[in-house]
Amino acid sequence: MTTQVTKNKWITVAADSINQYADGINQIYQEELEGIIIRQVFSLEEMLDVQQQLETHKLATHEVRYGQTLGQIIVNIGKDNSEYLQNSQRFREELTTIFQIDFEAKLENTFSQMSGDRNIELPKENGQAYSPATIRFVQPKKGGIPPHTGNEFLDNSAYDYLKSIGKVVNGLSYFIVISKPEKGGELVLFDIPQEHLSKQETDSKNIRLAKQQLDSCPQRKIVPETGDMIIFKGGNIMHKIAEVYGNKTRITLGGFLALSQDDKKIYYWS
Ligand SMILES: O=C(O)CCC(=O)C(=O)O
Repeated sequence: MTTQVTKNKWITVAADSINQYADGINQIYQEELEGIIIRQVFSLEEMLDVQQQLETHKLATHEVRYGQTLGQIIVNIGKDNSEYLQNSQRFREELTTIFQIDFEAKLENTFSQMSGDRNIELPKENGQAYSPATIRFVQPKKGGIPPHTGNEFLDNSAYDYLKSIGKVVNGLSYFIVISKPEKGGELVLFDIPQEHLSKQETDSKNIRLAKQQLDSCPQRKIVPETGDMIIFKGGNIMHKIAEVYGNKTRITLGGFLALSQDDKKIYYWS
């Protein structure tokens, strides 16, 4: 498969060719690229096995507006993150059961091919690791995941430690499609005038203002297939997951990425 660079700075590349973008994560940070679609990080068969494991194990989920999540999302946990950190350890083990491989090694191997030789690490607080990911179940006809930017969540005190170790403002989002829905569920990007987003990136008034204008904003759809990974500048690109139609739930696994303050590492978490 040849690599395509579209005019809006998105790249589509096969999983076995991502080393062509040896500094790809940093290129997204620097806004030379907006995002990368990596085809077939997992095969369809592997994702069908994961779907099967999810059905077999029926792990306890958290209810959210668009459906459920597996694994606790760091957003809104507040200042005391001891429960989040405990849950993270359990979820890391559950991920190994669900994927039947060393899931973190696989993810880190993928990221490290685009890391510009930076180490890939989970943030650790007092020796306890953050969760590498959450699994998101977007159910049909629940409105999808509403428009948001990653920056919106940074005022939450749950981010205090991450802010001290990483460049989390204007950071990156990643996700892998475990199950593509029959229809809908695309990643929709809004081309918002950046002055509403980047002057004071975490200023909630600016983001509220930007959200009021979404109807008149140009939109672009990114459509990953089952097994594909997307990495994009979710920190300051307003985006949503479109309404899901049909009988199938859209299932993805994802989280966030940020360079460390000293630029030598890349952290990932959810
Ligand atoms: O598809 C997903 O898992 C959610 C994508 C998203 O909204 C994000 O990464 O911020």
